[in-house]
Amino acid sequence: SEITPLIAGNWKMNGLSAQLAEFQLLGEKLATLKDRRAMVAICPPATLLAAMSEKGAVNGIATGGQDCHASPSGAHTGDISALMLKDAGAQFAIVGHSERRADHGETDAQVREKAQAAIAAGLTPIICVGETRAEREAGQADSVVATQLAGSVPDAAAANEVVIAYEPVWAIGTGLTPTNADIAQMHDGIRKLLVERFGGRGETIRILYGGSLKPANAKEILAVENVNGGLVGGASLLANDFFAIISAA
Ligand code: G2H
Repeated sequence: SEITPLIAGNWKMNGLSAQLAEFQLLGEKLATLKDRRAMVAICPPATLLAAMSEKGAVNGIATGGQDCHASPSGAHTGDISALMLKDAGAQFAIVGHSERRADHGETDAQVREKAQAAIAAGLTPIICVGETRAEREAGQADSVVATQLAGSVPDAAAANEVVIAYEPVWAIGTGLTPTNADIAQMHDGIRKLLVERFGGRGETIRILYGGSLKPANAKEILAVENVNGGLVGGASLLANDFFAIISAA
């Protein structure tokens, strides 16, 4: 496709300052990559965001937060606003990751507000959707994802950059992945829904695949129609693995 692929790392709740060495190594490896096709981003824990944004600006690696609050500031102990992520150098904010939906009971409506806040702060939200194993086995994968998309993607996506990440919950951190045919079917379906809702704009919204993406499966998955990059968890923590996935894009 003509859309520049985005390979985004999601470090989740991993990474002390020692992990910055791995980030440094990734930057050095990327500098050796001839005709790199993909845009690269890493979403570290918030504690590392400012330091990595500073280094990333030199290395050509964008950064992002893993969540944001819907409000720009206020009495919300422990939360981080989209403006704060932006202020720390971020370009992206993951919202609605299935771990947030599960651990913190985030609803589609809340995810939509967070995505809206990210856009308002000048960030690109990476809005996550995906079905559970039980939902897939019950034949509900398409309808679950359609409902999540309708509820989680703000109307502002018509005029602003947003990224969708399809992450089947049963593929996250399990080593299991859908077949390429299943990925193609889901991504085609998501593309259709985006075009129905946003018209021509929907043709250019990136749809990332996420869930056990690794060097061994990256080439084939990233080549699937309407897969415009990947959201990478475990394999983004090691510079060698993440570099191999970026090289495959
Ligand atoms: C899915 C993915 C990154 P992993 O959560 O968002 O994680 O690649 O470890 O399955």
